[in-house]
Amino acid sequence: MTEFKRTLITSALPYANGPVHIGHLAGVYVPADIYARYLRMNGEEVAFIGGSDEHGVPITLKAKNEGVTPQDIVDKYHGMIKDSFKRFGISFDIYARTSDPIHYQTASEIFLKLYQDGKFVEKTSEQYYDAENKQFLADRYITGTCPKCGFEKAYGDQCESCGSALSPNELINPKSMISGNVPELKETKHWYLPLDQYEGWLKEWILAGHKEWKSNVYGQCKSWIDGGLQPRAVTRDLDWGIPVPLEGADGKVLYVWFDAPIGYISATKEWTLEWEKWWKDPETKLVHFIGKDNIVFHCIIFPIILKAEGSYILPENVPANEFLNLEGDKISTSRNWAVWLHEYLEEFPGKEDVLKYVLTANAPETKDNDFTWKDFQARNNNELVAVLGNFVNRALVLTQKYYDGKVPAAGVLSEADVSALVEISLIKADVEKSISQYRFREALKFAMDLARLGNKYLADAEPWKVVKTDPLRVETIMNVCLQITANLTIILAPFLPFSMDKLRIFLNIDELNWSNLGRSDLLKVGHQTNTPELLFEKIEDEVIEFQVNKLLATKKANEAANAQAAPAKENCTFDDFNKMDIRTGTILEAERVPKTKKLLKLTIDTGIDQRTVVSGIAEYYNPEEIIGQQVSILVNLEPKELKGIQSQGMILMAQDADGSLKFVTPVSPVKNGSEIK
Ligand code: B3M
Ligand code: ZN
Repeated sequence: MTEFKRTLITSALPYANGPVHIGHLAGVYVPADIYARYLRMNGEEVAFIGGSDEHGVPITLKAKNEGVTPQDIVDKYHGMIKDSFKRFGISFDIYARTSDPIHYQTASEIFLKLYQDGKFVEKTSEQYYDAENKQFLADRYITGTCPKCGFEKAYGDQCESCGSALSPNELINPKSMISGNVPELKETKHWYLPLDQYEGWLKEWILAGHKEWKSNVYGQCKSWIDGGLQPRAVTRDLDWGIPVPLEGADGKVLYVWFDAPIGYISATKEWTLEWEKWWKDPETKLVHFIGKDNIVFHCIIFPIILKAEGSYILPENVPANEFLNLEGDKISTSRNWAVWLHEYLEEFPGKEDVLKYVLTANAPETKDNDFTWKDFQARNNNELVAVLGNFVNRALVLTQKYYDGKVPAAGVLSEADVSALVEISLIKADVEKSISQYRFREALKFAMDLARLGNKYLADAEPWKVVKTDPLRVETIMNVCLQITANLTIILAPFLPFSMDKLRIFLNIDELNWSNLGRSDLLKVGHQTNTPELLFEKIEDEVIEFQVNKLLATKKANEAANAQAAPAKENCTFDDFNKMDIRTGTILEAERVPKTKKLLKLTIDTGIDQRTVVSGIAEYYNPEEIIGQQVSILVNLEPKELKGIQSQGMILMAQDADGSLKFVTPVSPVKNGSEIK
């Protein structure tokens, strides 16, 4: 095993085509941040790299949809994403962007080096072309019917209905999304990375050499490699991206997945002149934090690029996570099914650690997991408030009460005292082991065990009772509680950095290195502590209901947007239609029909007469708000008795996709009794 001198941590570069959500945080940035903070507390040399991925078709598509330039899109979202990460305390050493000049230069240089060393294969092939707009069409710019399931709006790379991976020439009735025309096939030249030539090497390096990788990561790599690898184009016909730095390659750019991982290198260059020690010294341990959809790019394609270049180190580990779902459904930016970080920050100010805690405690490390607001509330109230917050608060408040905040001396230790203190070192070893194996969820559970231990120790020791009989004993108990509290500021700092900063202020101590963990003399006798505030607060049901309702509203809106209009009814004759006498009228009076939920009793001026109509609109309109409302009314409908009221006619209503009813009214007032024909 190599002994490493330093650790280079990269976290996937999110596409700057939308804000970031809890899935991003849970899958990549929270675990990467815990890891970085932990290593720094251990005094290790760490670089933690992040940045925005500003190229690729998703960004050009978003720009097209919004009628702005791709540059507008990336400027907006890069700013937003960077700000969200900062406010959540993700401790990047640099958060860069792939539009930085240094990145253009770095990516171009690496491409050229591979080109000059003959590492690419040049190939001409036929690809779809939009003749009207004179451009080749990226896979995402072509839609058509899915050959597998018949869905009519499948994309050239994927059918979102059945999930099949597709290639554009499999689509039935392909159409350009830019012009709507049928695209033609046209020859174009591209540069390919012959992944197949590296199969033998990948088998050695990953399948034999990295059996310790997480099983989801190793398994995906194995199935790719065993399935046989194909050459992959590293250039595209597109007008957004890094131009291919070769003569005669006009209109071609580097494929986004060629340039994006190189973004880690350029960001490091931007951060330090000593970037080469981070990327070229075998004593650097490179770890990529990513989500599972990026495994092939980080474990196979990028390593092949680095290997082909020849002077770079390779990742030592790629602890990819599975996906986080939200209330049982896949998180989706386009369906607005997400908890957006910028919204959370506004709605839960000061509760950044709470979300990070919940996302770690429920991290999708080995399988997809579900985020629910109920679980969020329960973990906050039952764990952060009831265990951690409760313990440290009692320790600090009792110290204020008994000793004016000064740390009392420990006398002779009882068995319970000794075993509590011994337990701390055991917990330390557990946490270290879990973190070194990228099991952050388990690590957090162990770390919280220390708070549980403190809580139990205090409850068992009952200083508030003992104080009456044995005040000396209470000094020892409180000393032990305070030492445990000081240890908590170390063990929980990687997970709850803001809260542990606060707790250190209450304790009046500086940041402590990880190596101090387990000591029972972190606080000297007589040390002055401060009056504490609550570390965490209970989250009430209303707050959770508000969030759940927000999601319900999204769900309704999506359903309405997807709802198909009812098919047309059978034809009727003009005479059939003419039989109906529809007029304009005005509502003069309105009241609820007692003991019904849906019915209103209306008095209508129809221009012909004043009459009573019973209408099933009470769920959508309050009686008082519709007085004076002009409506359309079928006046020659046979009268009918409803709930003992004679109803003479019917008010016409339009039924929206969500089932709600709206009046059908002339766009400007007309005389009552006007015929509608
Ligand atoms: N932007 C895909 C994603 O956001 C891509 C990651 C790049 S990492 C170099 O999931
Ligand atoms: Zn399909």
